[in-house]
Amino acid sequence: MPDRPTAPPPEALLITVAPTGAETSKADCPQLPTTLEELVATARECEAAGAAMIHVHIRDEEHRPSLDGGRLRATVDALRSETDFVVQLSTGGSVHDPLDLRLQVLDAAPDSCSLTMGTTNFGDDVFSNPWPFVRDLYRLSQEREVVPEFELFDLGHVAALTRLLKLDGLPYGGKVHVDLVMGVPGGMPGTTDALVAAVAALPPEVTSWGATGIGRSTLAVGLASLSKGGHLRVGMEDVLTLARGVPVESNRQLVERAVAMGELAQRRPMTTAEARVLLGVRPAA
Ligand code: KMH
Ligand code: ZN
Repeated sequence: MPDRPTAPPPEALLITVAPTGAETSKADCPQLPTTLEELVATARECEAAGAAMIHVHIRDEEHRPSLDGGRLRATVDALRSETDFVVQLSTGGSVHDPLDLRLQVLDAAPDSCSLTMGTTNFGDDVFSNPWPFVRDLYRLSQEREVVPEFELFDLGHVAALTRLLKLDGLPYGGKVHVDLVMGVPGGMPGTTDALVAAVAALPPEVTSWGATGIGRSTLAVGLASLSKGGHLRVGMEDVLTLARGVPVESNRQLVERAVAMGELAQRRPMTTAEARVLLGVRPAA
């Protein structure tokens, strides 16, 4: 009989890569992976560098954000055959995507999906997540056996997660993984103080958490997360410069930097198999 997989040890660091996002244009950033070939090539490099989960937004032929079902399924299939990543599809889409299409993302049967716990001002736009939508998406994720990653942009989202778990119970797989998305203009700031407050307020059902700092907050948030024992999400969805005036050339650079930060904190990259156990996703087929 195969060994039952065991929980990863505390020193194992989950690095999630978010390589593309939906809010940066290819014209502004030609190195952004927007085609399936570019996405798969990036994914392979980032897995080799130490990432274990990929948070995916896809684009259409004109490199515009897309939630096309066929493209999503082809993307999940390609990432499954070319990598061992835990494949997480974004249900956030772009700030312009309608709620019904965002629910249909689960038809592509990813391992995991993002699930944002409330509406947020997002720069000059609004990232809309009304409460009934949050509950519909959550219940659908339970039915489809897709593990949600709860994305919390604000302290109010922490309270909303507590409420959701009380009302609708635990996710598929029984684990509750959270990503604090910090430094969005309109959300909580990307500071150590805000991270400490959010972590202190997490409900007891949370079994693991990580953080990502948008833009210039990326290093402050990453270091704060490591010092509190959290995990990391990095990638060109969240940051496009390595330092003032130094553009990111590839997602691999950001994963390598996360691995180096983890080494300083005596954390080693979590394997994809360990990540599946941590998150409670189905074992790789
Ligand atoms: N594009 C942002 C408005 C998610 O992927 O779930 C939302 C976002 C969150 O990126
Ligand atoms: Zn996203």
